[in-house]
Formats: sequence, C-alpha cells, structure tokens
Amino acid sequence: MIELFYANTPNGKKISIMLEEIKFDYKITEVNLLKGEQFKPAFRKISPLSKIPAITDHKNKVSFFQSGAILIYLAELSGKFYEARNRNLINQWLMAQMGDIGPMLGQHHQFHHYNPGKSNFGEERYFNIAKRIYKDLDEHLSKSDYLAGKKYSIADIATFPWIARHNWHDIGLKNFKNLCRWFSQISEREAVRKGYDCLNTGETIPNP
Ligand SMILES: N[C@@H](CCC(=O)N[C@@H](CS)C(=O)NCC(=O)O)C(=O)O
Repeated sequence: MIELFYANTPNGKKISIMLEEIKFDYKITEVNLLKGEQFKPAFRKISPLSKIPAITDHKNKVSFFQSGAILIYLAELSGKFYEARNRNLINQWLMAQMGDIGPMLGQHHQFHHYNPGKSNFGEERYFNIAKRIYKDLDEHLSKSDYLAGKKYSIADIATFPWIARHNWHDIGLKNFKNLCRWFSQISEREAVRKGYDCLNTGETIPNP
C-alpha cells in the first residue's frame, strides 16, 4: 500500500496518474497547502522542503519526496514506463520537466493567472518563457511520438499535468499541432483520466 500525500496541483497529479497507470493499491492523504499543513513536523519528516507530493511505501517502509524521484521509484518497482535501454533519454526529459517546464509554467501561473497586474516584468517574462516551452515541445514532438521516443514514459507522465493547465496559459494549445496530438493521446488513457480525478470530484481534463 502506497500512501500519497497529495494536493490537487500538477505536481500532485503526476503521482496519482502514475499510481493509476501501474495499478498499485494506494490511499490519498490530502495536505491542505492553504492551511499550511505542509509545515507540520510529521509531514516535514518525509518532505523536508514542505512540499507535496510525497509518498510512503508502507510495505517497504520507505518514504520519498520530489515528484521526479517518486516517479523513478514507482517505475523501478513496477517495471513500467522507464525502459532500461532508454533511461538516458527518459532521464533528460524528466529532468527537463523538473528543472524547467514545471518551475517556469509555475511562475507563469503565479504572474498571469493568480496575480495579474502586479508585475509587468514578471508577467511578460514568464509568458514569453511559457510560449517558448510550447514551441520547443511542439518542435520536439514533431519528430518524436512521446517525449523520450516511441514509448510513453514517466517523462510524459511528469509533463502532462502541466500542459493540462493550458487554459490558464492563454497560449492556445490548438495552435501547436504536435503538442496537441501528444496531449490528446495521453488524455485518452483511462488511467490518466482516473489519476487526474483521484479525489473523485468529477474533474475532467480540459480539451485543447
Ligand atoms: N520540485 C517539487 C515541487 C513540488 C511543489 O512545488 N509543490 C508545491 C505544490 S505544487 C507545494 O507543495 N507547495 C507548498 C509550499 O511550498 O509551501 C516536485 O516536483 O515535487
């Protein structure tokens, strides 16, 4: 049994989608970020930077923080979505998500969606970076079925929930043919739909 410490954000959704994909038994413990529950000492023991997602694998008595590390752990445990001979490429795209795509789109959310009008510099900077991410991903996906080649991998699972916020981005996912194709293909996976709505509130994946 895996316990997922979760809040309904793109980083949280990466792990619920992965758990659905590998069909592991899991339970969700919600961490209310607005109430500051991430700072509780018990949670900080498993997530020292006070961030979701985190997991505890109760069977193997081990805990993890950082979504990329969690995805690698679950992929190795299940033997899925992290093909041994393609790991170098999968790692690069996973790190691209963790180090660039997620943090930059996260800033775009802060300036453009949550706090418009507070900083022209911030709004413009992260809007431009977000547009560049769409353009670069689109170009890459014109040559590659999935981010790390022909097969769906944890790199796609990590990136998908961020692109799923495309309505907030105001960039027009539809205008990026290859990124749109990749997004639609992944949206159709039953496990992705289930993991996206892991709290069973009826949340659906926004169409391009
Ligand atoms: N690099 C981390 C980022 C995690 C992250 O930023 N989590 C946010 C929610 S999406 C959080 O818990 N924020 C609460 C806080 O920083 O106080 C990961 O991929 O796990």
